[in-house]
Amino acid sequence: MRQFLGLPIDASAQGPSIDNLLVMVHWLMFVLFIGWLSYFIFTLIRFRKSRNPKADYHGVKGHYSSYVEVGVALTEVVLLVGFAFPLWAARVNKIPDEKDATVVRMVAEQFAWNVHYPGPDGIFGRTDINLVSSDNPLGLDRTDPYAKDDITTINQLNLPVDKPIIIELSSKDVIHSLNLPLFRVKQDAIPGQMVKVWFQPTMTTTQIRVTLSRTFSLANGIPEELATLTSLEDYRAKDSTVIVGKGGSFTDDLLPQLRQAGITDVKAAPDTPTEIACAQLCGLGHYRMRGFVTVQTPEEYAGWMKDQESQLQQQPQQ
Ligand SMILES: [Cu+2]
Repeated sequence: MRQFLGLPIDASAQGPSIDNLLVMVHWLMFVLFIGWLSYFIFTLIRFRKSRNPKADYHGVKGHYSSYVEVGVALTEVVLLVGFAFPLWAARVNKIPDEKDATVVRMVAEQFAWNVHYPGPDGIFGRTDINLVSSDNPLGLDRTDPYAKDDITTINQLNLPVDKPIIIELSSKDVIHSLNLPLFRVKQDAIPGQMVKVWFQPTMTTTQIRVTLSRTFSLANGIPEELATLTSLEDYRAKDSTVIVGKGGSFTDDLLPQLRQAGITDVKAAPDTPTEIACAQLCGLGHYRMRGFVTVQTPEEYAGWMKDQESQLQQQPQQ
């Protein structure tokens, strides 16, 4: 059923329980579909005009239909009370302690995702709507001592793996919706409200790329799909110069060199497998509200944060 539903891979600790519920609901729907459809076909044949020239005004006298109705309702109650409510409670009410989590603010706007990290002090600086400008989309007040070290990015969310992530989500203009399909996260961003959503990534972006990677044959040129992916390793010529490097693209002009090097199969994966999508039609530019999630090992994440901090120190303070 999982494959049949076409669910993407799970890259968060919460993913499997959400998928389970989805699969159970679809099993129920599948059984109902087959049941109702068979019954419908049965009645069309059994009660056809030639066999029943006169209408029967008394109808069914047995109670089977009531039993079936009660059975369906009971199954739905079990799904709701036994699975959906506990899952909802765990996802929405039991937010992990901020001390053990990475807390990030995200402010959606037409048509971008503003990401706000509290910086080394762990405290978000003051933001003010009057300070909002094209250079300062979050309206961050850099004169506030807590704001001096805050890191901001646009459409790029870096996260450490295997640690709870709390996203404090809001919007500057209309309702948007933060959609991280591989982490099974979808939450509306509502202007005037700050909604917390949390999850725990279990795979780094590199691990996700390896999981999604596929081998392509170069026998008939560069396959169309391969052209949209990037390489998972270095492909070298016989003199060991790199033809396509790790993360590089396969283009038609490289084909002769690859063939000359005796490379017949290549491994490739999506360059940015974890994207941020807006799941709420929010205006004409809705389609380009595309961001990227990069899940890193704790060391890589710390390194990225250090880079951001040193870049911040080089910038003139706003
Ligand atoms: Cu949007």
